[in-house]
Amino acid sequence: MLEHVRQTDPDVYALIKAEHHRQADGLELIASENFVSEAVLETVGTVLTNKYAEGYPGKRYYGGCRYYDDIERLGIARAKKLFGAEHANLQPHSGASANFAVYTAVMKPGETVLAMRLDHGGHLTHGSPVNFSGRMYNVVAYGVRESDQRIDYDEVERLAHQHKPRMIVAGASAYPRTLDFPRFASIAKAVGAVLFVDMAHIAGLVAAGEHPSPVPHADYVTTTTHKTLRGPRGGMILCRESLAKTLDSRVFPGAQGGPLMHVVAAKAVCLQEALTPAFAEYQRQIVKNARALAQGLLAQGVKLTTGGTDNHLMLIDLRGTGVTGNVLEDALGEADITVNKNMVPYDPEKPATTSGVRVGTPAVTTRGMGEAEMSAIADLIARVLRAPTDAASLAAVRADVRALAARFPLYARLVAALG
Ligand code: DSN
Repeated sequence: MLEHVRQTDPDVYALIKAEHHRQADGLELIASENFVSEAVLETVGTVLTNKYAEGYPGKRYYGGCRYYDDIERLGIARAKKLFGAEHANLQPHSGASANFAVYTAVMKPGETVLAMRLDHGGHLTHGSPVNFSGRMYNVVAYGVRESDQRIDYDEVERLAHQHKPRMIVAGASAYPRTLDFPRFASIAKAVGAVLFVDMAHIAGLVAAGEHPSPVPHADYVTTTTHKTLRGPRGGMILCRESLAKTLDSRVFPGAQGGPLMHVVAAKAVCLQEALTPAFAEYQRQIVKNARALAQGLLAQGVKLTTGGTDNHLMLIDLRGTGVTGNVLEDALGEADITVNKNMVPYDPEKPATTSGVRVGTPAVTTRGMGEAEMSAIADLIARVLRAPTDAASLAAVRADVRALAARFPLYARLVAALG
């Protein structure tokens, strides 16, 4: 295992080995991360990395692409079947490049887009002023209500009628509740806007029927493949057949050159996995685990935005505790629990500080943990929150984290081979 890297580059080898242990020994609660199968891992590390395959199956700009054509066709067919979509493009290198392709397929620079504020749970590429989406387009932002931290669909409707956007964007990175795609679609239809749903966080739940699908309602749907979908890092776009030609041209040659075909192949492998009953059961467990973790945290007196969760994540609201998001992220990190600080809606703190921490269950569920372990994890988080600067207490939590993680081995064969 990795014997060549070990010999030729001991520095990188040592870091890879250390990261293997970090993932296996701790608890991964970042809501947008997961652990891919060994089949996906193997596929990413194949000779498929060697080849240029600019273009699409049957229409490449390089020779020698016959196997790549078949791989990409397989992946596309699986994506269409899994999500009931008319067309799929598996080439985007990331969620951001997938979204870039959709923006450029629909809008001219300067046109108006209505999208969810990043600091209310949206995404960077949904109009943040520091992102291409905020720099190239006129962004009108909607958010959540202060009273219950839920999307105010009446506000979305009002803003849509007032600003007549060319496109409405739905989808979130830190919103713990079910999204109402039919409502977004009826608002978009009423003002003649294109509806674009970024389902990156919930794609696995959608595939398994654990969250309503945006596909029947939206003109374009994008996702990353590495979150709940549990594939390699990358992006994907679904759309109606009538929009496919322009969309494909905005991915290549519009935004990208050669696709990462080792990653496209790994996407095909992950999509095949996602079509199995075992994957649907996994997604059901993610949701059950999120509910159990939320209940455990609430029972410990920890406040959550919206008071709980419908999906795979929750947002701890630290306002009034005297602890900020960055402090809790660091303290949990000391205890080998990995999370990310996150703005809560109407946060008085800056993005580098925040009053929130986002917590998700996809990765620990992949390890085989269930509701009993979620309740234990809630206790561990609460212990850290009570004494975030107490080194002895953090060390005691870390010992308990290690013991819990050891009961649910991760990549055991690989970790053993690395030594
Ligand atoms: N960066 C991603 C996340 O962590 O949610 C959003 O796409």
